[in-house]
Amino acid sequence: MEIAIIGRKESGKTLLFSILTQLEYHQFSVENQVGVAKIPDFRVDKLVEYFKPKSIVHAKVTFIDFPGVAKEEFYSAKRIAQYKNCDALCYVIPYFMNQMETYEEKIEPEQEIKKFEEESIIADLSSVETRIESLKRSMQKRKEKEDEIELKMMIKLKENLEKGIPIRSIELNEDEKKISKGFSFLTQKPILYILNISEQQIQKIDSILNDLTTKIADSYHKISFISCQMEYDLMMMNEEERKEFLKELNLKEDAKTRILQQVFSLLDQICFFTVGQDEVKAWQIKKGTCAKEAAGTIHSDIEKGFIRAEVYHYSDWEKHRSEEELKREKLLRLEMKDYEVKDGDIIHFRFNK
Ligand SMILES: Nc1nc2c(ncn2[C@@H]2O[C@H](COP(=O)(O)OP(=O)(O)O)[C@@H](O)[C@H]2O)c(=O)[nH]1
Ligand SMILES: [Mg+2]
Repeated sequence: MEIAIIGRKESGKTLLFSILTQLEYHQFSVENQVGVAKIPDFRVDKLVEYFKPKSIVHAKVTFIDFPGVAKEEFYSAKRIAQYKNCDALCYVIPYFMNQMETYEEKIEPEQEIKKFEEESIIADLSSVETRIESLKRSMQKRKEKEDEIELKMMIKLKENLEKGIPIRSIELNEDEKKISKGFSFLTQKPILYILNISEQQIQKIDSILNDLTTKIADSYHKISFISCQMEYDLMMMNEEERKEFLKELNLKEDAKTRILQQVFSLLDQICFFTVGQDEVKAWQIKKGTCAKEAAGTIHSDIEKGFIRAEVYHYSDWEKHRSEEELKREKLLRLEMKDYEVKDGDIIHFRFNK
């Protein structure tokens, strides 16, 4: 899963990238920077505490930080194609107090979000129009049923986009959803807007966010915050200094953990776990994946030879902490290949070798 970190110049994108991936900060990198972040999960921590495994594997996402560009290039075809390649977007909005030193105008998050939405609609509209033209051309040569269905859908998208309605808000049937997926439209991508604030604003953040969500009346917009400069400074400190600093500011929360969990929740993914003395591992699968398919993420042989899955849920494990007891309480289940795996399931697969 790849997440693009986007936003204006000097909004804090590269700082955020290095906070999330723990990679060194290179402000003026001329190439895309790519880094992997482990998704913190207290369930993995608890399982590790108990099983003391030799190896631990967390869920992961990959972040991409793009080199700075002039304003107009931000929406260039090349950039948009790169954003489209990603599974989700993090849009950083500069809201720190001395932003006037960097920008000529004062940045209003509401305007910033609306502007990005508008530009995304324009980009999608242009893809839709291009597709309509090419479908029409090929249909003149040969009429295919699928082309007709697609054309009908594209026209529906076009009419809505022209009214300023993003594709995610358009009602689509299953077929249409499938077709539209192939186009990676921007206004269909999950997006987390992140306000980059100053540490002085942290105490007021609830009211800032409330205010913004009432203005942006769309439940789709996920909005979060971080103080990039402060988190970056914290990252550079040793454990002692960090504790002292957080105490001074009366902060408990770890912004990095919070943002990574919010990013993960954008992705329509869940985790199941495999556990043992050798390894505790979180496996990422799409919501709705069945047991047999989930087995395939571990190894194709396990999928091929699938017999059944022995499943118990993390929440039950937490209460009992012993497979014997889970069995006695009938909390350890045998599931067949069509069982829909749930977030937090702990699974042993039985299979024919
Ligand atoms: N005061 C303040 N300045 C910031 C903050 N985040 C970014 N900046 C400014 O933006 C500069 C570049 O940050 P960077 O992450 O490289 O921005 P990018 O262009 O979005 O990648 C920093 O050196 C600061 O001048 C912040 O949280 N507070
Ligand atoms: Mg940068």
